[in-house]
Amino acid sequence: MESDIPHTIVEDLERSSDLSPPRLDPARADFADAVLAGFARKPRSLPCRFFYDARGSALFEEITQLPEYYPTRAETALLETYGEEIAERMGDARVLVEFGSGSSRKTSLLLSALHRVSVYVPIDVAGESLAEAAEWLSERHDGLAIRPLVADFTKTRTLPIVARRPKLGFFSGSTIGNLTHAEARGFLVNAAHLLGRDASFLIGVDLKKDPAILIPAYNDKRGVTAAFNLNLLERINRELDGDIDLDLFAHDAVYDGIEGRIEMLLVSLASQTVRVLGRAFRFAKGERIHTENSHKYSIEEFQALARAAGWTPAHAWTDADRLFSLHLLRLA
Ligand code: SAH
Ligand code: AVI
Repeated sequence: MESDIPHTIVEDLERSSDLSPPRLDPARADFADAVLAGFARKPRSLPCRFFYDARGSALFEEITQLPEYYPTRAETALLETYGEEIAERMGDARVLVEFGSGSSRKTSLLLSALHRVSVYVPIDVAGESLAEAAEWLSERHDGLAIRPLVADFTKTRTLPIVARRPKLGFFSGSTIGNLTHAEARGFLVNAAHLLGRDASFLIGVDLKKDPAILIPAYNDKRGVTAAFNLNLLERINRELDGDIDLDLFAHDAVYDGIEGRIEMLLVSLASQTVRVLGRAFRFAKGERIHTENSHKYSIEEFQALARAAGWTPAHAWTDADRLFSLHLLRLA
C-alpha cells in the first residue's frame, strides 16, 4: 500500500541520523498542508494568502499600475484628498497597526497626515515585502519606530508592542474582500481585541459596481493578473516538488452576482494528472481550482458587517465615480 507521507518528508526521515520527527520549515509545511487539502477536496480550492511569495508580491505591485485595476488609484486618491480629515476624525492614535501592509506605499500618505503616530506595526505573511517596505518607510518618516510582524492576520492574537496608547488599525486595498463574510466578521472581532480600548479602524473596501468594470480589473489585457494567478502553480512546482504543466491551466475571473464577488479560477485545459509532494491528483478537462474571492460591498452592507462585529461606523468616504470606499470605524 502506498504511504500517505509525502516522499520529501520520507527522504528527510531517511536522511536524519536519529529518530526524531522531520523538521519541515513551518511556512513550507503550512503551504504543503493547504495544497494537499485543497487539491483533495472537490471543488478544488487554494487559499489566496499563498499568492504572495516574492514573485507574487512583485506581480501584485504590477497589477496596481494596470489601467484596468482601479482600486489602488481610487484608494490613493481618497487618502490624498481626505488624509487631514481622517486624521482629525480618528482621535488620538499613537500606534498604527496595518494588516496586509504589502509595499506600505499608501501607508506613507496616511502617516504624513497622522502627526502623532510614532509606532508602526505592519503585519503581513510576505516577509520580504515587509522588510523592503520597512526600509522604504524608515527613509521617509524620521523617528518612526517600525515593528514588523510576519504573520497571518487572521490568526494574530498578540502584537509585538505592549503600549497602552490608543491604536489605529489600517486595512487597505480591499483585502478584507478576500475573506468570506463570516471570515471578515471573525477578523473584525479579533482586530477589536488586538487594537483594544479607544481604537479606530480605517478600512478600504471596494464597492459593488457593473461587472463590465469588475471583470477586466481581474482579467487584464496584458495578462499580469493571469501571471499572478498562475504563479500559485509555479510556487507549488518550486516549493513542493510539483510537476504542474503551466500551459495546461488557464486563468479565469468571473463575477458571482449572488455572492457579490469576483472569483479567480485556474481551469484545467486537459484531462491530466499532476504530482505534488509525491501525491497524484487527477484533473478533468475544464475542472477548476478556486484561488481567490474578492467580495464587493455597498456602504450599508459593510457598515452592517462592522456593527455585527462590535464596531461603530463613524464615517465613510467615496470618490465621485463611487468606485471605492474608505470606512472609519470606532470601538464604542
Ligand atoms: N495593503 C496593500 C497590499 C494589498 S495585497 C495595498 O493595498 O496595496 C494583500 C497583502 O496582504 C499582501 O501583501 C499579502 O502578502 C497580505 N496577505 C494576504 N493574506 C494575508 C494573511 N492571511 N495574513 C497576512 N497577510 C496577508
Ligand atoms: C489584495 N486584494 C485585495 C486584491 C483584490 O483585488 O482582491 C488581490 C488581487 N487579485 C487579483 N488582482 C488583485
